Amino acid sequence: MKLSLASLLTAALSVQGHAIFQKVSINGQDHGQLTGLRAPNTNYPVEDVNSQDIICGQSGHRSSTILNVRAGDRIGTFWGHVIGGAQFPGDPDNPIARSHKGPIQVYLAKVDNAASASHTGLRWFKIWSEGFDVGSKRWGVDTMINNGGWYYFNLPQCIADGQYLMRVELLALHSAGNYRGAQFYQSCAQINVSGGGSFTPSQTVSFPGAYSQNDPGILVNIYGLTGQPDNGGKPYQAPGPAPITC
Ligand SMILES: [Cu+2]
Repeated sequence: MKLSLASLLTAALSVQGHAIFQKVSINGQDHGQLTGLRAPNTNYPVEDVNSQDIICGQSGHRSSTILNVRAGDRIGTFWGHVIGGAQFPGDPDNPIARSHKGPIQVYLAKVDNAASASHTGLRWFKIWSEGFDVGSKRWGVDTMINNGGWYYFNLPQCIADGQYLMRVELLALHSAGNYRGAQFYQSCAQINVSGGGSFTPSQTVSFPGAYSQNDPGILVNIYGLTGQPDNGGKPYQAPGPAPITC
């Protein structure tokens, strides 16, 4: 039997259990599939931290919408195995395969126009990071899976009004003991912030540039002596700068 390329790709996706950040909610209101997002059209991860794809994922979907938010709003980011969520009814790898342990982190970069700005050459600062809780042995990704694909955080109250790209990154570490084994999944939301404060970051990072392939949070064996993904009972240092504090 001759298999089409499409069916081979589908088979590859279904066994690999990757994910795409594909929807945003604001204070509980779901804004719909790919609205306000620059998102990849593949769930395949980025593994080269020096690739341009580390910014907003491989180029794919690009919305013309800018999402209006207020500083302090509760933002939801929805993750699914494929665009739409499950690949098939009962898909065990939706929203992502349970093996995919790691942090979820959020960065902002100021832009003039969030719909038209290039995502290259921007100055990013981190507003949120959930890595690994040693006590409960829970990773950021576990929080998202336990919420059925939704991952929530609050926009800091102090950020300045204006337009931003909001880069939300899920880092899967199940193979991160191997060089370039860490898997980066990210999309960027296009947001317009009002009701904010006067915060401007004193330190920013670039993508690519913020991460190195040998970063202790990127080249890391998360399996303890019993083979569990518990980081050996040690704290985990997620890559990049510390989140801002207001
Ligand atoms: Cu994967």
